[in-house]
Formats: sequence, C-alpha cells, structure tokens
Amino acid sequence: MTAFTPTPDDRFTFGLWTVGWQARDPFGDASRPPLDPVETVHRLSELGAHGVTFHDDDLLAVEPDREKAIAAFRKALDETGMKVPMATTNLFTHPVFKDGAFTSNDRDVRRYALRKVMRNLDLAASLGARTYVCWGGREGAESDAAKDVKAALDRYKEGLDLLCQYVLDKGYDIRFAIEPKPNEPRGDILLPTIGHALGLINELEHPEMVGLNPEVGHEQMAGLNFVHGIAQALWHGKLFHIDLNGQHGPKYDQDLIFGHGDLKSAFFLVDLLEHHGYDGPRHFDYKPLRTEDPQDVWDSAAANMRTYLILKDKAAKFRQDPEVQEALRNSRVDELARPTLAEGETWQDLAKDDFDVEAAAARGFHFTRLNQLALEHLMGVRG
Ligand SMILES: [Mn+2]
Repeated sequence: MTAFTPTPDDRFTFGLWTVGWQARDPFGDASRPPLDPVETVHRLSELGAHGVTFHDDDLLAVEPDREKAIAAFRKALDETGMKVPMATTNLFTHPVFKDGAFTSNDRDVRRYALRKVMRNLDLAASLGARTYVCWGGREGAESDAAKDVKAALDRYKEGLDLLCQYVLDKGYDIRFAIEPKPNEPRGDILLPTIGHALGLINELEHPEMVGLNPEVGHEQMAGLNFVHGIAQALWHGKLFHIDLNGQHGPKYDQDLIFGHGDLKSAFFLVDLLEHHGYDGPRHFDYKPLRTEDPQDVWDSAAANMRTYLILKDKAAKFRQDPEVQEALRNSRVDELARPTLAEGETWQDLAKDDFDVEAAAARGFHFTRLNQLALEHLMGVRG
C-alpha cells in the first residue's frame, strides 16, 4: 500500500477542470455540483499531488470576481505548498470562439483571443508556471469550403510568434506547449497529431520556445501509437509537458483515468518516461466518470497516481529481470543503438560487405518472447 502512495516528489499534477468537471455532456446535464478550486488544491495536496494547473476561467468556478478568486487560490497554494507548473487559456467554451480563436475567420475574434491569452500569461508567470499549453480545440472546421487551411496556419504561426514575443518582452520564464487533437469539438482540428505540430513548430520565429503537450487519448483517437509519438517528441527535445489519461481506440474523447484505457500502452509509456529522460510534471488530464459522486471524484484522482506508480514499479522490475535482459539481447534491441556505419566509413565501404542475404533472412527476432515477458510483468506473475 505505502509503496504506491504518491508524494510531491513524484511530480503528479492535475488540471482544476479534471476533478472539477461537472459531467455535462452533449446529451445530459451536470451530474455533480461545482467544485471550489480552493477545495481542489487542499484535497489534491492531501492525496500527495505536487501541483495543479488551470484555464483562466477555471478559477471562476464558484467566485465570479476574478481578483477575489485569484486571492483565494493563491492562499490555498501557500497553505499547501502546491505548485502551478502549467497554465492555459480557455479559447473554446464561449460562443465567440465557435469558429476558433487564433484561426477564426473573424479577425476581431483572433485579436480578442490573443488578448485573453496575454492576460492569463501575466497570472501564470506570477504563479510560477513555466509551461503554457495551447490546445486549439476550436481551431478547425466541419467543411473544407469553410477554412482556408494555409491561411489558418499563417494565422496560427502569427499568433504563436506574437505570444513568444510577448513572453520575451515581459521577461517571463515560460515556454509554450501545443496540444494536438484530431477532432472533437470540431469535425477536424488543425495540428491533429504530434507530427503535424512538430512540423509547424519548425516554421516559427522562436521554435526553441515552443514544444508539445501530447495527450494519450488524443493520439489514440487518431489510431496512432502514443508511445512512439512520445519517443519522437523526446527525440526532438520537444516533450515540454504531457497529458496522461485513458482511451479505448478511435471514438469520442473518453478522458478515462490513466491506465483505464489501453493498459499495455500505459505500461510502455511509463517505461519510456521513467527510463528515457522526461523530467517534467506527470500531468493528468482526465474526467471522472459522469456516474460518479463527489467522493468518487477524489478516489478517481488517487487512482491515476496509484496506477502510474504501480506501472513505474512494474517497468523497473521488467528492466531488472535477467530473463528480460537476455530476451532484449536475443532480439538485438541493443544493436539498433549502434550506428550503421563504423567511425570513418563512407557509403563506399558498404560495397565491401560479405553478406549472406538468405542466412540473415532466416534469422528470427524472437519478439514474441519479449512481448510475453512484458505482459507477464504487467499481469503480475513475474517480479
Ligand atoms: Mn482529451
């Protein structure tokens, strides 16, 4: 029990909008009352979380006066020692954003959206946030006639360039993280995957200030392998932040508890994060099921952290298991780290290889054994 009890050193964080979700969906009303962000900070702190994150509008859940809401939130942070490593802007709820924010066809809306982000950047900086997430939920279209995508990407770039310049001019220690998603709420969303977002970042004025905040469910909605996406984001040095949750394949965005979707993918994700150098917050962006009552909400928050810690333990035991190490060698997993050309070789040296094609073709890779060992660790019958 105690082995899987989180502490702030585990760097678990939650959006205020996660536990605070009142469970309104397209077919039904709220099933839970609003949650005071002050209570959220205290409850998550008691559960062992490191911090909270927020959209500008989340702070106003029960206190409409912005200054009073911020003061109460700051007081709760001071009392608990909870951190705010990340903040973001709600550019999707208000109907003014129905055609998007940075890429709305309406220029006045684009200008308003950027003002809204800048205002919350000031608050984020004052609370010590180092990452500012941009989820372009409404940046998209339902009809290809309705959106000039090339112009929209020009405006996306213009918006991000402007915000980077704002952060530089203000002297804030903040980097931006784009959160890709393929669809929902729009029929098609711009920058639908990790790869699309990486491509845009390379075209920005300050690519070093912009990275990614990939979400488990969003990539899986697109039928993609999240572990591979995260590995590539790490390879580019662009994994600035991560949204952990669960999803069962390509359907609506489920935002399940971490591990409650594709558990095997969650296992390999934790293995990747823990053994390949991600040092940022482990941020949960999930929704407590609509069926749950207010106490279940806190149980669900705890379940995210406990699942992560169990998977971290399982992944460490997987790596330490001598049979796994032997299987990894037999599958030549380590050989991939060896450059294809030796030091000093050129393309001309490849012609000198004495290579038996048929013998190489006959060699098995034994991946079945490796995969079964991983499953057996995950199922708890080894280690
Ligand atoms: Mn989601």
